[in-house]
Formats: sequence, C-alpha cells, structure tokens
Amino acid sequence: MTLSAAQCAQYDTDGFVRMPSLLSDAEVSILRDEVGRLATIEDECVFREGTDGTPKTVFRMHESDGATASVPFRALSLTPRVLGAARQALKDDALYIHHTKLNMKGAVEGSVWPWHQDFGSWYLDGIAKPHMTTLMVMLDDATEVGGCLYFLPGSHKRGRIAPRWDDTTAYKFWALPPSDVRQALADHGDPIPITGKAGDAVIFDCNLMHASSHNLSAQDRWQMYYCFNRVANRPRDVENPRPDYVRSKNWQPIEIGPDRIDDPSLSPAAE
Ligand SMILES: O=C(O)CCC(=O)C(=O)O
Repeated sequence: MTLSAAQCAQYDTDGFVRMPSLLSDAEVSILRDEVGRLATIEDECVFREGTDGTPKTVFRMHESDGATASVPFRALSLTPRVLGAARQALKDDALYIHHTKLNMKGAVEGSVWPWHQDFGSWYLDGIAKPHMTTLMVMLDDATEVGGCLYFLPGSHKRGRIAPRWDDTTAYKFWALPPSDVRQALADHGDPIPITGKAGDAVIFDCNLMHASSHNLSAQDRWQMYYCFNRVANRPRDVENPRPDYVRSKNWQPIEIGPDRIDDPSLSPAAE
C-alpha cells in the first residue's frame, strides 16, 4: 500500500493528500537532467514562450514512443509509489494516463493559472465521470513567491462547475467563473499553498479547485503532472478532439513496474 488508510480518508475528505519525499535527491537529479534533454527537442509536445523560446510545457513523456518519450519519466509513472497511489485514489486497478506534462514556470516570467478544476476541461474531452486523479511531483522547491499551486480543500465535493473560456492570461483555457470561485472561497475558507521540497508530491482529485500565481522569484519552478483515468471512463468520441498528447487514446491498462526510475528494461534498446 502506497497511501495509508488515513491518507486515503484525507484524500476523500480534502480532495488531495501530500506525499512528502516521494523521490530521493538522486532521482530528482536524474529527472532534472532529463528535463534538460527534453527542453532541446523541437516538437509539437514542447511549448515555448517569449522571444528566446524558453520551454514552458513539455507533454507526453510517459509513452514508449514519440519525440518526448522519456525512460525515467515513464518508469516513474509505473512505480508502486505513483501508479499504486493513483489506483488507491481512484479505487480501481485498471487505469491509463490521460496525459503527462511538465510545467516549467520560469523565474520572474512564469505566470498565473486562474482558478479551475481539471475536470472542467476533461469533461469536454468526452470523459463522462470525475473518476480521475493527478499526481504532481516537484522538481524544484515550490514556494509561494515562486508560484506554487494553491488548493481549496473540500472544493471537489461541489462537483464540476461549468467553466468559461479564459483568454486573459498566458494559459488560455477553461477556468472557473469568478462568482463561483468567490462563493467557494466563502464556503471552504482560505486556500492552502502547496509548497515543498524538490521530490515532494501531492495527489489530487480532478474536481479540486486549484490555481497558481506568477513566479516572482529568481528560481524556476518545475512541476511534473501525471493525470490518470479509469479505463472504464475513457472518453467517448467528440467533435474536434484535442491532440493525443493532451487526450490520450492509449487506453490499455498500465501495470505496476519496478520501484526505480532507471529501469533498463524500459530503455528504447530493450523494447
Ligand atoms: O503548474 C501550475 O502552476 C498549474 C498547473 C495546473 O493547475 C494544471 O495543470 O491544471
């Protein structure tokens, strides 16, 4: 069991649970080196910004094929620590990954994500039920001044709130209407900053209201997100589906692998 019974209960009550020191310092170092490699790739899965083309988001590192395929990021997704926790959170062993992404919120320039629920968008991908969870791993220390995530504990229990298209920030996406956010803040209290050390993690419900602010610090803030869905909840066909790197069509259930991220059996030469 990756999560204790108390952690599972907390996940159900608050909509998230922290997983401190999920990664060792050595594992953080391997993944940070891997980010350096991925950031040089020119592909639709690597989004850049600014005049110098700094990488902002990298997608689809969990698959064994494609330009951004990554042995250590894929291996991490299959560890008992990560996949085991996702299985416990979703109370189902047959899971696949809807998408993976690395958000590189750059020092000084990295900007705000308005309040939203992930299931706001994922429902529009054709996914019927909020049986989805995200495990986020910090690859830098996450601080308030550096633009960490904020969660509103218990807000997942409100269910999905119809989002509105928000193009007022650098991340144009389906955000929550401000009036709904104000009401939720009045009902649930202050948001919680998800600060921590590189290697810490948190797993959270797809209806949990969350946001992050501008990175005002001198340090980059890199965070990796693994988004899991039940195979039984895979999307139905929709008109104009989003690309595969954000709405995977690989619905094969994934199996737990070794508890290490440098597993040689996952290297391309071994496949
Ligand atoms: O990385 C961030 O600051 C926010 C990311 C986020 O909220 C999301 O991907 O849903």
